[in-house]
Amino acid sequence: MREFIAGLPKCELHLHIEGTLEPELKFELAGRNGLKLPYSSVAEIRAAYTFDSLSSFLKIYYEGMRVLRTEPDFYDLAMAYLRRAAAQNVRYAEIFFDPQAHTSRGVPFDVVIRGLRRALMDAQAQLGVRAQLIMCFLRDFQAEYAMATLLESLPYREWIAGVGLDSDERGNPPVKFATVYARARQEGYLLTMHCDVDQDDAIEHIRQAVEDIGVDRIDHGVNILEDQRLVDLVLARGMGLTCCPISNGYVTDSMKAEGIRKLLDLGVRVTINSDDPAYFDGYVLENLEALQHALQLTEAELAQLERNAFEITWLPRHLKDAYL
Ligand code: ES4
Ligand code: ZN
Repeated sequence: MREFIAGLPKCELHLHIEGTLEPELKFELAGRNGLKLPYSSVAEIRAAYTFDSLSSFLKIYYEGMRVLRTEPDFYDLAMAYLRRAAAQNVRYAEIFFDPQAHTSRGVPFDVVIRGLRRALMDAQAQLGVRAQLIMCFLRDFQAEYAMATLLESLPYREWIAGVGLDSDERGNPPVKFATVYARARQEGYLLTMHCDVDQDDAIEHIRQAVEDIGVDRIDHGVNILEDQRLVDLVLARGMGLTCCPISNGYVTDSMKAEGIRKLLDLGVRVTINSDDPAYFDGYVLENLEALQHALQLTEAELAQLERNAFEITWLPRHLKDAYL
């Protein structure tokens, strides 16, 4: 089974590039940028990764990314991820980035996107792994800042497949960004957003995302099982869910494996992804292994999970078909 999972062609659709920053690269970038880290070793950094909720995780996540300053920093970050992805037989990835986590501390938007874009181009040429970018707004900032970020992205419209919404969900419902999402759709962006597992008002947030905003996809979204009507709507629209089992185990009490199995059995296009692998200690391969271990998935079921992912990619038709 290990060999089967390793050999399976994979598709990653829920991956925060800032969440792939491994402690080794953190040190290297700190040194390059003349910054002093409050840790003296890689082991010390890893030991400080103690979180048991979304908010305790996010604190460490934002603190960690302060070493990212220049275009080559973002290039190296993305290239390191894409090398690992290629080694795990990931054939295609849609990669989230959080521009406001950088512009809010003085790093220009174009520095971020140019570095990431150059890595994607080099990875395709050198590693044979294709990838696209999804720009996420930070939901704990004001909607006006998200709108300004959307406008700032427009010169790079062709480099970005769609938009997402992440960060602290508490008190920041989907409808807070209704105007931003309407404009994003007008500009031709595809739409997704996080509906994190077991958040307050989880099912109402999922309802808003699907019915009020009209997203094309939901990130996480396992709580949809609480409302059969919404499950039916997602089935009717053929929408996908990007689930992240190991991440779930960190920010809630479990991987939510049983819920993922239920969604799979219902025919929802559920997919398995890694979220923030440098922090949650598992890339997509390890997520598939953990889920298989919990659910005793068959080879056919594992193949279905990857097929689901390739089916819901945001690639143009002719490129999508090449993976199916
Ligand atoms: C995130 Cl696990 C998670 N949830 C919400 N926002 C995020 N950004 C990066 N990881
Ligand atoms: Zn996420």
